[in-house]
Amino acid sequence: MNGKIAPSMMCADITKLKETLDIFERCSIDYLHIDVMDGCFVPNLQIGVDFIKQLRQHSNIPLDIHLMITAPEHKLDWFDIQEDEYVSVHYESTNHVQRVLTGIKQKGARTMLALNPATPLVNIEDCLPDVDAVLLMTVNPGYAGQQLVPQSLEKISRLRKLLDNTGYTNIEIEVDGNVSFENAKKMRQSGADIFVAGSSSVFRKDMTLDNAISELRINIV
Ligand code: S6P
Ligand code: MG
Repeated sequence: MNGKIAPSMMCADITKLKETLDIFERCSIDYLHIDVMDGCFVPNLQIGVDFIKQLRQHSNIPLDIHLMITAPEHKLDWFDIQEDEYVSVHYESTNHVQRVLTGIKQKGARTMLALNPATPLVNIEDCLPDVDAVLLMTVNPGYAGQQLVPQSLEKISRLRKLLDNTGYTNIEIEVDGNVSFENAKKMRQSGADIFVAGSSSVFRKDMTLDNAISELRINIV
């Protein structure tokens, strides 16, 4: 199966939001990546719960909600999580990550466990029975437009091997941060399945959305 695309909606031109969503539907985009930032777990504020509800009303594309918030175990009910959605929780954001993963599952959604670049893979082993995907941050979370942390490619390969060797071949790997066309190709070769597309690919200022999506697709076959 080809790689999947999840455009990062914090990079979208807000004045062309409906047009953008229509293009994404026409191009069969897989997920809308929603960055939720609380100014505490990461040094920025991003997409709020009412905006997320409105996005669901204007698009049929399932959401991929990336929670970069402290104490997510107390906040899952804020998001009106739907069954076809992915919700990711950061390993570093809570002492109760297994509880959060279970809470997401109870809502019928798909679970994703997110790791910052410096968090070792060994930390996720005991969570694998509860996850559908692992999100590897390939930049430090908080902002768009950053440079790839170079050791990320090797980490993707190591994660794919770990998953395959432990029988979790169905667990998907999502990558997020500086997923440029060039980096996406290397990430795909390293074993990534879902590509968060921001200012370095789908939302590049020098390309149309259609052309940028086509170019990204070529690199994640
Ligand atoms: C960063 C956030 C990401 C960014 C995305 C931007 O904290 O989780 O989803 O929005 O990485 O893409 P780019 O191509 O500008 O790095
Ligand atoms: Mg993100």
